[in-house]
Amino acid sequence: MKGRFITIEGTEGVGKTTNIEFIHSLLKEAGREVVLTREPGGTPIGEEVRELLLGHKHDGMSDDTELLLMFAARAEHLDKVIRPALEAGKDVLCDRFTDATYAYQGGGRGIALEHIAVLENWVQGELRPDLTLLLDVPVAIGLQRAGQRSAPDRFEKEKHEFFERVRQMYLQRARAESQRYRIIDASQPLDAVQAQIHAALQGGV
Ligand code: Z5A
Repeated sequence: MKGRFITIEGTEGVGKTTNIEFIHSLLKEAGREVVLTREPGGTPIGEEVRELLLGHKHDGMSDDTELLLMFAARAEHLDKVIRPALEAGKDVLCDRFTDATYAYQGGGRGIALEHIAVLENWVQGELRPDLTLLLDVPVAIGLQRAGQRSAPDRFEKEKHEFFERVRQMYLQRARAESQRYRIIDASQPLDAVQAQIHAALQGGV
């Protein structure tokens, strides 16, 4: 595969949406053809699964159902979007991927990490992101920022402690895989955050 697989991650309100277009434009300026996509979602089936996962129609969904729906959407996304783009030499810039599953379903919900690893190996084979930008802010700041938005989805209704476990799992994984991850201090003003992102991308994949 010739394209590069770049993912952006973080807890609630870290500024992924705010920064992803900036990253997209930096990659395009560098002459790359880029497919911008997201999880859960990115395909017609994936977007329907996203509605099941984020909406309130299925409040009380079991943790295992949630995990398996994440990977069902991911299997379709890999088959229809991610692998074809990478094989065509395009970069894929994805708003969340399997690190989010380790953080939210593993750290947040408490599902055994070995169970997630089984699904990761099955659905992805050897494919892993080449570069992951982890936008990190203390949970209280992220929740305060996110609180300025519209009605909370099924995840956004979780409590502070849930997001603290999510954040700690992200940081633990970032430290363990420092070659792939770049931790961005997203508590800083936007121009300082974007300067860090710029430097991380210039550091190469
Ligand atoms: N999920 C999962 O559980 N397992 C999985 O495997 C996957 C996902 C793939 C949907 O994700 C949910 O799916 C997610 C985890 C779960 N649930 N949660 N939480 P999503 O990515 O679509 O949704 P999100 O986490 O809510 O992210 P978002 O909508 O993209 O928001 P954001 O990136 O966190 O923040 P933002 O909208 O860009 O910024 C928030 C506010 O802060 C906004 O007013 C900005 O103007 C402001 N902002 C941004 N940057 C700054 C700085 N630097 N200073 C000051 N203010 C700022």
